[in-house]
Amino acid sequence: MSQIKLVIGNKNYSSWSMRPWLLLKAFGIPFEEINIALYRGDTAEKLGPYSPSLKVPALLHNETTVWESLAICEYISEQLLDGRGWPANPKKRASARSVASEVHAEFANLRKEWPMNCKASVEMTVTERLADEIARIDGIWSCCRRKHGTGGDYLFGRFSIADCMMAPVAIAFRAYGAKLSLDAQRYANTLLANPHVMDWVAQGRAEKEPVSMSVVSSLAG
Ligand SMILES: N[C@@H](CCC(=O)N[C@@H](CS)C(=O)NCC(=O)O)C(=O)O
Repeated sequence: MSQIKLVIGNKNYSSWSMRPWLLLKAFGIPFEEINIALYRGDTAEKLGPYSPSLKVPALLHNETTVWESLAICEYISEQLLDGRGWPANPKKRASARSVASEVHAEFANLRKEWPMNCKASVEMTVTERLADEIARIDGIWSCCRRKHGTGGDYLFGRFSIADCMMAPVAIAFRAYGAKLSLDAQRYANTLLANPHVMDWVAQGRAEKEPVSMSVVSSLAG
């Protein structure tokens, strides 16, 4: 019997934690959730036994530890899903990997200025550099839907790791009132109506930990 444990932070604002959590849920893989409250005096001490980077998420599977959200998603797909975490078509798969990596590596302004916060609902100003990043996300969403979206309503048709990477972005866009093109908004609505995304948001909203917006906006995720 394999043992899967996913170590995650507060659901309200830990967007990196959400990504592999959503993948495991979407594919019905049972796992134990280990919740560590972030940005407290004892957070590093509590993460120490699980995560070499002292960050969340981290995945523990039998004797293996994996950290970094995208590496965890890759591992889950390879070891637990026979590769089904990515689209089967090689062209779709190449684009799905590209956009997932882009979200993982880029969009620093989006993370800093519009951090995921499940409880937030407020119109926020859009700086020029943020507008560029929102436009790029809009372009990815509408282009992937148009070019690769056959077979379902997700970015590459059926649900994949690319959607896990995008889900926290859709939550932030809704929270802060991003203005999107029709195709991009339709895709955001699909993500926001996913039952596991809704479940994560509901659990995030129910969390009690008081974290000030100034702390949240200093998070890199
Ligand atoms: N690049 C990492 C980012 C992980 C990350 O920044 N996690 C934040 C929470 S969303 C964290 O653990 N912060 C704790 C800290 O910095 O002390 C990933 O993709 O997993």
